[in-house]
Amino acid sequence: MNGAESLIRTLLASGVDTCFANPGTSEMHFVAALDKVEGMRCILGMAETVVTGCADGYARMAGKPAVTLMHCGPGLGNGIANIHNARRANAPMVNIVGDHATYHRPFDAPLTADTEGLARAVSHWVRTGNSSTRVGADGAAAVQAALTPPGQIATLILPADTAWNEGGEVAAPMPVPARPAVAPETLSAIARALRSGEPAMLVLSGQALSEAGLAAAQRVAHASGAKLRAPTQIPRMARGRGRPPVDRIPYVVDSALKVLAGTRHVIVVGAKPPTAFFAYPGKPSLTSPADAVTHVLARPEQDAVAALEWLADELGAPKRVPLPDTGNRLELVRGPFEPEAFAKTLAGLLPENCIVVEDAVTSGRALFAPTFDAAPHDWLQITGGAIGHGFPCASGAALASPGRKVVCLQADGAGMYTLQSLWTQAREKLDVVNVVFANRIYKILHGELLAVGAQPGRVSNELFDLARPTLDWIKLADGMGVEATRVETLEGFADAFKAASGRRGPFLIEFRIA
Ligand SMILES: Cc1ncc(C[n+]2csc(CCOP(=O)(O)OP(=O)(O)O)c2C)c(N)n1
Ligand SMILES: [Mg+2]
Repeated sequence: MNGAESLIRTLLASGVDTCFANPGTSEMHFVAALDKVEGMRCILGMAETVVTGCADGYARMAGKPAVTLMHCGPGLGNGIANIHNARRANAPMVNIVGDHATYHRPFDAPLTADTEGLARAVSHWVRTGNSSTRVGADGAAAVQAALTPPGQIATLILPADTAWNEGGEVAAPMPVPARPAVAPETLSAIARALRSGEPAMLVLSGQALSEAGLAAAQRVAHASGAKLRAPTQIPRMARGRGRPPVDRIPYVVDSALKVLAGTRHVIVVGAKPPTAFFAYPGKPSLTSPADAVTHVLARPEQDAVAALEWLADELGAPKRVPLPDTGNRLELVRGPFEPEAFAKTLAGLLPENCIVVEDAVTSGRALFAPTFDAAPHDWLQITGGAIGHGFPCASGAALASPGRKVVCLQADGAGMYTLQSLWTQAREKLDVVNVVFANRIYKILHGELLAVGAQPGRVSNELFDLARPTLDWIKLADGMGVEATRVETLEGFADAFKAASGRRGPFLIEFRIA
């Protein structure tokens, strides 16, 4: 058995059975071995950032890593933006990056690059294989690293000769460490802070946004009066009817400051202390009040659900508590696109148990509160600010979740980074309704220009404008085998969305925004 075959057999033995790939010459033996070994589902992405975005969406839904296959330093480099998003989501990922044979490297052939350097920039774990007899063991260690809580990026660089040489040995799966428990002293100190009656807010992310985590957090809120919030970017959250209506901390700094104003105890649970997305002249970086105390109930790798449940019991909360009334009424709104009106319309349309993937930038700002009472669903979001995440993340989520409808909410400028994902959706017949917010502009950047204190001018207008020429999303989708339609009103959207939800396979709705 050669090294490549031993690596694939090892990955399968460790539970990794899905491979998102964009291969080249140095991966040919890996590809040939994929033909020989049964059981690995292989999906082609026509750009590495599609490959890595798919792997992110897959991991967030499957709770286990996919393996990516990329070509040398430049291929990995292309994939980095969405590895970055996955890293910020604590999504487990195993990257295999093929590279020059060990003995070929000194000759500095054209694709020679600092592959390890690129990998280190975005990975928690990096190893370069050096022998076909060891790559099986390297693969098992990579899966172990990826699955180590809260989920990590593991990159194994595979020189071509370690793949093609004989002597490969299949390695057994390696044990995965459990989530460490939160120390009792931490729990008691936070219980004391919550009992003080001073204004408190729990900021929830990671495991705390699961159904069990949210239910326990709601009990804590019920017993203590603490408020609940999610960070501005969430990796995955259980939402909809019957789940606690927890809103995000807003993106705009002044709005975030208002939400946190008056809070005395900020208690982070699997989350980071609330931080502005960017620095703006004269505005703070941290958005909690200067005199607030920040408590860490659980770090991302710790068992946040157990910690919240302990806290709820300690505070004497009943096992089941009523959910606050959101005041929402499900209503179909008519007229042109407007973020809140769109959200109200979407709330009544989301299919039961669907997965929403959001990279909607300015069109997505108001989506959360109006959709609290939608049918139960999971919501995944771009976590690292590297736009172009929606289409591929939705594709990977669909692959991981057969039988569940995926709704991809995608801003147009961001969508252009990874529109090749539509081709993968068509080829794999993925059940995704893609909604593109076609405002034909980098709208957010107009606001950011003013927010940093700069003035708009001819060049900024030119650089933020996408209307010359106008992107035709129907043709773009059609060219990649995905049916599409265009709508210009909320009622038109509702009709198109209902029709798209009632069929299977990928579909795209271009929402032309005036
Ligand atoms: C990888 C990456 N490149 C560039 C940016 C900078 N950037 C942030 S938002 C944005 C434009 C977003 O425009 P669009 O997706 O159309 O959303 P809209 O603002 O119109 O809602 C750009 C270029 C980024 N965040 N990430
Ligand atoms: Mg736009």
